[in-house]
Amino acid sequence: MAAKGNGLDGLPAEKWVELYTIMVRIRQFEERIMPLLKEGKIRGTAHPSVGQEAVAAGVCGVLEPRDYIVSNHRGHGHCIAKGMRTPEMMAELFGKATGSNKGKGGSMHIADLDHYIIGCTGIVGSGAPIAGGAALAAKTQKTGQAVICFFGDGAINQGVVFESMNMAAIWKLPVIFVCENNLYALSTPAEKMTALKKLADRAQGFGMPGFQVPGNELRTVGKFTREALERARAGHGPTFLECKTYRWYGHSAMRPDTRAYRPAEEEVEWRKRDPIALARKELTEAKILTPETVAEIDRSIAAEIDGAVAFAERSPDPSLPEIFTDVYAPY
Ligand SMILES: Cc1ncc(C[n+]2csc(CCOP(=O)(O)OP(=O)(O)O)c2C)c(N)n1
Ligand SMILES: [Mg+2]
Repeated sequence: MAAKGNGLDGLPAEKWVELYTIMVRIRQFEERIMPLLKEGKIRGTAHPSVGQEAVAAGVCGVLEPRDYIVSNHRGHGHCIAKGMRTPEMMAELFGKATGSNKGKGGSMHIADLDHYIIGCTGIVGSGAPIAGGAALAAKTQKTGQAVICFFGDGAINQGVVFESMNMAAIWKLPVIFVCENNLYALSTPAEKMTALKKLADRAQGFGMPGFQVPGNELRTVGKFTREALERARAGHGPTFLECKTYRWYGHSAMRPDTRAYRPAEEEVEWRKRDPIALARKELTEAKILTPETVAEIDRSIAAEIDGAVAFAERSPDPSLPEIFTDVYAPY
């Protein structure tokens, strides 16, 4: 789509249209999978990141294609923002042979090396050492790549995250630790698990810069990420970004209810800070988006997701002899 306007923050108008479109793609993908999970067409569970799209788009959207990401259980948005195609992702959630991981990863364990997505993992905090390892490889081989490590506020007190942050700091590894603080780890409020008011202050103890970022603001997330990338590529080591955000829905498809642990008023307040609406307003004011382009983006993404669901539905199940293929490392 042809973009208008002069751009913003040193990025061209086309780039902002791309980032906005990524957010819409994430929103529509996840809104579509919720009923499919309920109907049992997608089996197992999935963790929607609706409400958190500005973190995924703001971080991944300013990376080079060869930069790596490591994600967690709430990773659809990160994968979409890093460039994965929705049909293969949808087929993966359906457990089909055409899925990005041949149906064996499912929602929580998507990986796509073509897009430098080393993997999503369901074990809270376990992505941190993997990100550190990739960053060590990038530094040793002088490739210029950076690595993003996404995790939630629930991972912040995991020992393995501490160890990984420490090693990244002492070895000045090109990694950015992106903590999506959506205020809850399942039903546990972050403030009950960490005495620090700002999780970003944790970074100081490791000797790395840490910033609290308004995670629903696409432009601000992009700005902090670009600065962190500059430090990483210049050999100045890791950065910790605490992106304050909020998930709109329950923890997962299996745990949709939030009433027991989240006040309804809090949910209403955060919905007023919808990251897509915020970006739409700013980009419209900057004459980058118009009501027509916004409607066209909505329409084209809806058609794309329709196509993704149809692709997943008509795809074959994996064949039985394939059951152990790609599951274990070669022995
Ligand atoms: C090591 C470990 N402990 C517990 C769990 C169960 N569990 C899955 S997600 C989750 C909450 C994670 O919260 P957070 O890191 O804040 O991410 P969010 O779900 O909010 O995106 C928990 C406790 C797990 N998967 N791994
Ligand atoms: Mg959380």
